[in-house]
Amino acid sequence: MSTQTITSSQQAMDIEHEFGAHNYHPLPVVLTRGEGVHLWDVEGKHYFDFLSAYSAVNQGHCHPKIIHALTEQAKQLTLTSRAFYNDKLGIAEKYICEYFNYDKALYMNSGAEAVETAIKLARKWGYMKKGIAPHNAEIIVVEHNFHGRTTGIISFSTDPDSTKGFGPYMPGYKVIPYNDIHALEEALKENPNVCGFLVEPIQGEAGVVVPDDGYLAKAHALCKEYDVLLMADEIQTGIGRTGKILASKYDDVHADILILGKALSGGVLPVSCVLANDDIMLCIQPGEHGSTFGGNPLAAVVAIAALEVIKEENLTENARVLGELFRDRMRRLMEKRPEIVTLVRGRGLLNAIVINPNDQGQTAWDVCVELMNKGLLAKPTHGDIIRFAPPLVMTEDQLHECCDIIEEVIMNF
Ligand code: IF1
Repeated sequence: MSTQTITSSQQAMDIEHEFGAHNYHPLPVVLTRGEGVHLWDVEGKHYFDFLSAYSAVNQGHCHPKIIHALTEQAKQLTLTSRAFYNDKLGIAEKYICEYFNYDKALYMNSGAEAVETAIKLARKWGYMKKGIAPHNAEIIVVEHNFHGRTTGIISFSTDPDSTKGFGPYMPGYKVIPYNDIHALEEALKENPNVCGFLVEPIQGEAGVVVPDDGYLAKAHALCKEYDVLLMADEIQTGIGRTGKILASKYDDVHADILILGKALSGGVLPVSCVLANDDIMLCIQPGEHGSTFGGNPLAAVVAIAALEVIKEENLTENARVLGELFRDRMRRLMEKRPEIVTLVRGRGLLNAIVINPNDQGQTAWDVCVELMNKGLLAKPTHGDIIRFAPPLVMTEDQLHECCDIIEEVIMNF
């Protein structure tokens, strides 16, 4: 059977409904082309992308430099497995280690794979270096965390949608409140078997929850005091998104284990990476961890290009400047419609607003449908929060054009 071509959005949605698992509830838009901050649907309608595939497309859709790296390497060698060396992985390991100032890098594919890798690494370090008794290592995590969807990771999720019906769960985790240093200290005091504290410097899925200034720095100081590894999940907040190269840098924190993904490939293919210094990373020895595609030459050259673009185009600073402008526009909108927009928060171009239902009982979802109709794509989370995260290549004029769209929709909501 020849592969069908899609000629209408409805046709695409119908086919997906019939043959695809129903594990998502997408906005009713079918995209066919992307370039920079722009997306087009099957009927040719234009949209500004204000989600960036959950911060995977920081460099903009189909960035020419990243696509060039991908297509050139794709003609030469895409995968060897790690049974053999290839001539690109070492360069990508050196590049990312120097980029983020770590001794070693372990490339994986999805973000969840990198988080699982970091968990295994922290546990191994706990047994080999901290002397924790076998199978007794504990990792502290926080409420409303999001680190991926494997059965191991959802074991410490506090979101029923992520956990319900997927048990039994992996032991070895302690959940404490986010942004609560006292709770962290108590958890560290009471348990000598803690090997790691896994945390997002800003909680993405929870609705762009920014902790108090100094929280991460105090957390890291406590980790040092109790010989525990700080494991920063910067899969969504990293690589320029929050106005610094890493959100951890707002507290000047250099995590013991750094976890990256998403924009590490500019949204071109799955690339993730765990970084740590030798005393930690060398606890995993040959044959103890890996994956078929982890560290493949295609991902290696794409990761280098994706990181180079962030620096060459000064995208971190652009995110910082445009983020200030965006939050200022949203706060002024909140003053005009305080009964609808109740909160504006974020850093750089990772922002969110909290929306109250209107008199007709319409919610953030309905706002996003209307934004879609007006040519801007964003997605609600947890019912009343809309996350706004455009590609970091957005210009000031484009940002104001998008804010005009958001303002028009909210003022008529
Ligand atoms: C979905 C959420 C965002 C992440 C952090 C690890 C991962 C993610 C901080 C895992 C992934 C994605 C997953 C995607 C939607 C999106 C998401 F809504 F699910 F929570 F961004 F907030 N750490 N986040 O944000 O990385 O394995 O997906 O590559 O599952 O619906 P992954």
